[in-house]
Amino acid sequence: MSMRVYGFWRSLASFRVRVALKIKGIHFVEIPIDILRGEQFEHGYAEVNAERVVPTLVHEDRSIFQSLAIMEYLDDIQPAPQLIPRDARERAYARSLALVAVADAHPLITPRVCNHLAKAFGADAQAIESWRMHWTLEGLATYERLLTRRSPAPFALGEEPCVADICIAGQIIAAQFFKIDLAEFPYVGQLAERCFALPAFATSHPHEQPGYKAKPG
Ligand SMILES: N[C@@H](CCC(=O)N[C@@H](CS)C(=O)NCC(=O)O)C(=O)O
Repeated sequence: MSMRVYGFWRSLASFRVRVALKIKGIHFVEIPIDILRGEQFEHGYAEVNAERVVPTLVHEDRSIFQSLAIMEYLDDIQPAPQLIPRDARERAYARSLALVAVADAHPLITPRVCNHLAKAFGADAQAIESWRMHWTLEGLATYERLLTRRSPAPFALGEEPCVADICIAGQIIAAQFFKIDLAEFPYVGQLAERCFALPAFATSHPHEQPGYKAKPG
């Protein structure tokens, strides 16, 4: 099985899909779409992804978008190793944790939101940095409260990493981008260490991508 992913080195949503594919051992080729240069609006990319965002997974000529939908699709077509628990309550909990990042914390720091803040409301670089930091901290604080309540080990729901861990790991990368000290979030910090000790997470990190390595400066 081989797949194509339209992604971007810095994209947290692309990171999530990369990790899921690697955990499952599915071969894929990543096609870079530079969202900082606006390539999501060019070259007919809207034909691939009507929302004009990354990632998009292409499998057997079908385009699938939204990172959580992509991860669920991968779990449906190749159930092992499992990314979403079978038990209904655990399944709901895994999705809830995932959605804290996918639906709430992460969308607020995307380029389109920050560009709109600048264009429509005159937010300068400092205001935008503070906005992005605020929503990233909110997400991390929510995760810390959740992880504290359940004290899981070694991963968010137990023995193996699942969609929840993948999504939390994405927010940990956001924390690294904004130089947020994880000492304030000890459970999140421990989870970060466990996740990034795994090759699927470590090799999916934005700084391990060819686009980052080729970046001038
Ligand atoms: N909820 C979507 C988020 C997709 C998304 O916003 N992707 C960002 C990169 S992480 C993007 O392409 N942004 C382009 C833009 O903001 O213009 C998912 O999880 O796939």
